[in-house]
Amino acid sequence: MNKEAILMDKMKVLQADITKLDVDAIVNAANKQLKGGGGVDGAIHRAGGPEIMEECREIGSCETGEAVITTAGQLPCEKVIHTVGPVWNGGEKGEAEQLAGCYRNSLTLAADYRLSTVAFPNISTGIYGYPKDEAAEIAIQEVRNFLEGHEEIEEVLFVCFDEENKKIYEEKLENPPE
Ligand code: AR6
Repeated sequence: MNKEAILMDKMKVLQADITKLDVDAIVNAANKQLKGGGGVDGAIHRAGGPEIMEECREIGSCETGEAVITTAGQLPCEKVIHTVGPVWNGGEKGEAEQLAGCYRNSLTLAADYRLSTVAFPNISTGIYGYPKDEAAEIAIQEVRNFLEGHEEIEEVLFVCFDEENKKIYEEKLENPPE
């Protein structure tokens, strides 16, 4: 396999409930106050138990595009990385750069903690309203670029909850830009 194929081979699409995955780290699409909520955030706190929220409270808050790390409580993974995606506001408010930051900063934390398999939900594409196709483009591009400089990350899963996102990711990963 050439270098590009090796990078692309580390990215996988999966339709699943992220809370069930036995990977090193799962990423949570949190809010700035780290106070829990609906969507994947609600599912992670429900399944993981109160320990995760205790650590979130100690950390306090997280800026949009940044990431923090906590225990995984009762989840099968080792750690939860909480990142705050941008609220979609038409696309002229720096949303793309903030969304890219979510992927980059989450993977930076994973590498720092020697977590080599990481599962991402489709950050910002639920309650925060980011257009799914554009969000997937940014996610794949940013992860690909990170993997290029970080061989220690072995696998990145894009965990799609809905069929629409799954199709978008499959299509983009099968047809990467030249
Ligand atoms: N596993 C994987 N993906 C899931 C799961 C699950 N168990 N549940 C939902 N998704 P969202 P956001 C998908 O709304 O847009 C929260 O209230 C979902 O289908 O969870 O970043 C936070 O506290 C969608 O594709 O996150 C924030 O306030 C994706 O996860 C706010 O929502 C993200 O949808 C963040 O909004």
